[in-house]
Order: sequence, then structure tokens, then C-alpha cells
Amino acid sequence: MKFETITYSVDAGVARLVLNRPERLNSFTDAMHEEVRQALTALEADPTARVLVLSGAGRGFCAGQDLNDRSVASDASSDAAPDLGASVEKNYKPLVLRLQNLRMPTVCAVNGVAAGAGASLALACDIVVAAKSASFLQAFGKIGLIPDTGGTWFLPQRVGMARAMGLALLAEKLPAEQAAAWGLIWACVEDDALPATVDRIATQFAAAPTKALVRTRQAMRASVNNDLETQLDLERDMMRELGRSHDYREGVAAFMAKRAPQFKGE
Ligand code: T3D
Repeated sequence: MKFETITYSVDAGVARLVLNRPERLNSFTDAMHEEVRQALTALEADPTARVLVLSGAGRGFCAGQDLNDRSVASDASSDAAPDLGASVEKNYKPLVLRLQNLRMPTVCAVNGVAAGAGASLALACDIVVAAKSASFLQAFGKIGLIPDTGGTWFLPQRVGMARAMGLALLAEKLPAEQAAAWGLIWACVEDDALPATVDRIATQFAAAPTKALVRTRQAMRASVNNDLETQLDLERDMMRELGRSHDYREGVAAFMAKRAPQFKGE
């Protein structure tokens, strides 16, 4: 597919969506949101895709909303004042929900700074790997906003309330190494090792029992609101479903035969 602000491709089960406005640190315009929506629609309809890798072109991952993409009136009562709630409703909220509900795992390669909604976007992915020179910045506090795109949900859950509060209120860059040490992301690797590390994970996921991975994600996320008994019930129901799946039969058969499994993702 041909796009102006992103690139999108699928090869050997791996879908790659690259935010591609490097001169603006891949910040989001309305046009970019629209292209991301189109790419996700293509991805959802593609039976060959088994994993999504999200990354940014150039030196940054994503600087959140492009602050040039709208006129911000100095007078809040002016008709020209943008409705950021409408922007969140149309763009950022559906983006996070689509990623969270995707029928395949998602991997985010954070190659450089991830700021504002760009930081939240990374956290909306299942596995986040960052280059050592990358950083995470809750830039919202510097421009009079709150962490959106799920920021106020992801941050306290991943790093605890004290650190989440510090990150959001102080709006200081969190280096990737510290982000990994705090449990905000899965791993921080040397800059030149990022592509190979992400490729290794993507290749593994492209051959994995996809439905089981997606159910795992759903169960993990549901645990936030469930008591133990409800969670045990959920696990029972998912185990019942997966126990009837092709990939479970194949996984056990391959184990018994001491061969590599050929999962179909179903
Ligand atoms: O719809 C809605 O508005 C609601 C949703 C809001 C969600 C949000 O994401 S709000 C938060 C928006 N993002 C920010 O506030 C981050 C702004 N950017 C920065 O703070 C810094 O650029 C960074 C810390 C990310 C990186 O700093 P640095 O020094 O490495 O790079 P730089 O020189 O600041 O940026 C390079 C260029 O990208 C520069 O352009 P220039 O001067 O070379 O022509 C800069 O203006 C541009 N750029 C970076 N971020 C944005 C941007 N242009 C527009 N919008 C940006 N967000």
C-alpha cells in the first residue's frame, strides 16, 4: 500500500508499520492518523499477518500530536480553540483500543524519543523494546495537558503510582535503560542491536500459537479489574477454548514427536 506519512508492509507473517515523518519526529497529523487507520484495517483483514511491529523512521519514535497541525487560539473562548476531546475521541482512543484488541501480538521498536501520545502509543503495544539512546517523555505537562492515549492507565499499572506521578508531573525524560529497570518496557538494548532484537521477537511471534498469545494478553489485562475467583473462571474458559484448538493439538503432538511445531495461529 502507498502512503505519505507511514510505510506499511507484510512479509513472512510480520506486518511492519513505520511512522514516517522523521523531520517532525513522526508526530501525528490528521493525515497520519487516517493512514494508520487504513493500515490497521488492511492488517485486520490479512490472514497471513501474525504479528505487528510498530516503529518510527529517523532519530525519533514519535513526538505525539503534531502541534503545528491545528491553530491553537490564545483566547480559549475563541471559536478557533480546538476541541482536543474530539481529537482524542476520533484519533487516539480508537488507536489504542484497536492495538489492544488486535488478533495478533504487537511489538514496538522505540528507536528514539517517544513523547506525549507517542510514549503512550508505545505502551499500548504488548512488547516494547527500546534502543539505549531512546527515552520516554510525558510531554503533556509542559503544554498544559494530561497524559492521554492511555497514559494515565498504562503508567501507574506498569511502574506504580509514585513513579507514574513523578513522570507525568515533572515531565522529565526517562532514559530507556531506566524505563526497562522500572518495568515500563520489556527491554533496552544497544542502539545497533534494536533491529535484530525486534526481528527475532517478530519471527518468533510469526510462528507462534497466535490465538493463545492474544488470549494471554486479554487475561492479563482483565486481571486488573478481576478478583481471583473471576480471573480463575476466565482462565478456565480460555483453557477450554484453546484446548480444542489446532495449535494446542499441534503443540502437544510436536512435543511428543520431538519436532518443531507448525502452528497456524488458530
Ligand atoms: O489532538 C490533540 O492535540 C490531543 C492529543 C494530544 C496528544 C499529545 O501528544 S500532546 C503532546 C505533544 N507533544 C509534545 O508536546 C512534544 C513536543 N516535542 C518535544 O518536546 C521535543 O521535540 C522532543 C523532546 C520530543 C525532542 O526534542 P529534540 O530536541 O530531540 O528535537 P526538537 O528539535 O525539539 O524536534 C525536532 C523537530 O521536530 C523540530 O522541528 P525544527 O525546529 O527542526 O523545524 C520540532 O519542532 C519538531 N517537533 C518535535 N515534536 C513536535 C514537532 N513538531 C510538531 N509537533 C510536535 N509534537
